[in-house]
Amino acid sequence: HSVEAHRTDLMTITRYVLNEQSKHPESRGDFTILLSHIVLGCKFVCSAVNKAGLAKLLGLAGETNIQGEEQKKLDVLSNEVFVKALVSSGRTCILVSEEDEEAIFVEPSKRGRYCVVFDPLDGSSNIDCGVSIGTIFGIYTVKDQDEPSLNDVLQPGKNMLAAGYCMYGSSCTLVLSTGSGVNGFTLDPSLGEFILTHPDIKIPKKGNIYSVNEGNAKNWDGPTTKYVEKCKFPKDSSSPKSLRYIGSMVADVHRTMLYGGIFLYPADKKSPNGKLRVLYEVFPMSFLMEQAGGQSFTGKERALDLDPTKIHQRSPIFLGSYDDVEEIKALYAEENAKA
Ligand code: P6P
Repeated sequence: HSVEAHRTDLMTITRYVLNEQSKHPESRGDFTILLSHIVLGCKFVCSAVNKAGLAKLLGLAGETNIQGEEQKKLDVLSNEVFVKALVSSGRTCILVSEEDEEAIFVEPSKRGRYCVVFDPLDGSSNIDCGVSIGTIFGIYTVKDQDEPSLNDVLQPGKNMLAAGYCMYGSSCTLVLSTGSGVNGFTLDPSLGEFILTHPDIKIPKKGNIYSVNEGNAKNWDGPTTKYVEKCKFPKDSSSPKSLRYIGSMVADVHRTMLYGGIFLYPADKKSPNGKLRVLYEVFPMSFLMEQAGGQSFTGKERALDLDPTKIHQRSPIFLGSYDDVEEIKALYAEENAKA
C-alpha cells in the first residue's frame, strides 16, 4: 500500500513550498508565488538547453535563425526569461544577474519584498559539448520596499532566506533550501512538474573526492598546495582521494552534495579573489552546503559571513563535507598564524 500511495501521492515543488508556507501563518504566499516564477524560468531553460544541440543541427543557432532573427546566445536568452519571470511575479524589487552589469530595480507598481541574485546559466561555455550546466539563485528580503537600495543585496549570505540551483543534465534537478534543510526535485517532462526525488539531502561528513582545476596549481598559495598534495599523497595509510572536476560549478557542487568530498576554487596569483562570484555562486552554494550539514570557507572566514561591497565581486571558495573543509581551514589557520 505504502509504495502505491507514494507513487500516487505526488509531492511537487509547489506543494512542498505550500507546506512550508503553512508553517508561517503570517505569510501571504508571496514566497510561494516568487518560487513558482523561478520554477517557470528553470522549466524554460531546461527545454531550451535540451534543444540547443538540435538548434545547431537545424541551423537555428547560427548568426540568424530560419525566421531571420538574430539567434540569441542561450545565456542571454535565459537571463531575459528569468528577469521577465521575476518582474512579472510582482514579488521582487531588486534583481542582480551575472549577465547584467547593473542591478535591476523593479518599477514601483510591480514591486514586491524579495531581492533575487542569480546566474541564469552558469557554465554556459560547456553547452556545446553537452556538459551539465545550471541556474543558481539566492533570495534576500528587502529592508524597505519603498526605498530599495543596493544595500539590500550587499548583505552577508547568512541573511538569505532561500537559495537553490537547477542543474540541466541527464535530468533536470532543482535543489532548494528555504532555511530548514535541503530538498531535490526532478522535472518530470511528461507532467511539467518538479517532483520531490531527494528529500532532506545530507552531505556525507567526509568524502574521498577533491574537485579543483589542477591547471592552476602553479599559482596556488601554500595552504591550497599543501591540501591538494595531502589529497594525492596522504601522509597516513589512507588511500589517495579521487579527482573529479567537471568545470561547471552546479555539476561539481551537485556531485559533492550527493557523494561528499570537497570543491575548491582557490585564490591564485592571477586572480587574488578567485574566480567565483560571491552573490550568485558562492553564497547560494554555501547556504545549501550548510543546510545539508557541510560547510563553506573563503580561506579567511565562513563564506556566509562575508560582507560584500560590490555586486559582482569574487571570492575564493572551499566547500563540501564538514570534515574535509575542516582540514583546509586548519592549514589556512596555520598560515595566518605565521603572518
Ligand atoms: P575554470 C564556469 O565558467 C564557471 O563559472 C563555473 O561554473 C566553474 O566552476 C568555473 O567557472 C570553472 O572555471 O577556471 O576551472 O575553467
